[in-house]
Amino acid sequence: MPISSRTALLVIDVQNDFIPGGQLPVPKGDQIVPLINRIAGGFKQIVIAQDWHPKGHVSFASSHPGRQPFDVIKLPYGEQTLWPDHCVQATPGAEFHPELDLSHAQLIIRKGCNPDIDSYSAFLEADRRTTTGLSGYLIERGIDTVYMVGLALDFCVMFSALDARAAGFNTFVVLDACRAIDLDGSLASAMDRMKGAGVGLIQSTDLL
Ligand code: VGL
Ligand code: ZN
Repeated sequence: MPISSRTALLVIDVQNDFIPGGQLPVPKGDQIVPLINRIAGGFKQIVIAQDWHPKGHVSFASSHPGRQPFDVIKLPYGEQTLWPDHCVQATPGAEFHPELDLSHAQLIIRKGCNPDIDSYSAFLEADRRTTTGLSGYLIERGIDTVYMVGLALDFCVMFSALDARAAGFNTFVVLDACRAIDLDGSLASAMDRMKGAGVGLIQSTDLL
């Protein structure tokens, strides 16, 4: 399928901490890297999202004495799942997987940088108000359609896809180029929410 110049690929959080062996491993997260490289070969416009937390981030269980990873707590902006410390700024765990080959990507958008607010989405932080500027960037570059790949399907990919759709982009998630954490049914619920929002759920064979 020829990919129009109005189309961008968004590669979400393919970072060492989300790969088996990292601090918050997504099962089989490493398996999607060669496929992402192949898909990216067909795109001219590529944006890479990078989870990029300061030390002591509010989403880390270690910041809340007595709490454990995967507990859910209430914060001023709503419920927050607590995670192991991960993707701390300028640490090896925050680096992209070494075999990810996106040398022609133009923009790396870092998120989760605010110590008090998490950001699964590459568009809007968890307070649902603070924007990363990504939709403005895409609009200014004439993009109307985004394809998404990466980690984790049921957290950062889903929230990015829902926000892309809400911002008016035609949005597709390439399912076999994603992997999920699947915490308490989060994968099934993510699939329902994306379908309900009009996000296209496709396979890489639809693109390659
Ligand atoms: C993610 C949990 C915490 C993700 C990021 O990339 O899906 N999940 N931070
Ligand atoms: Zn994170």
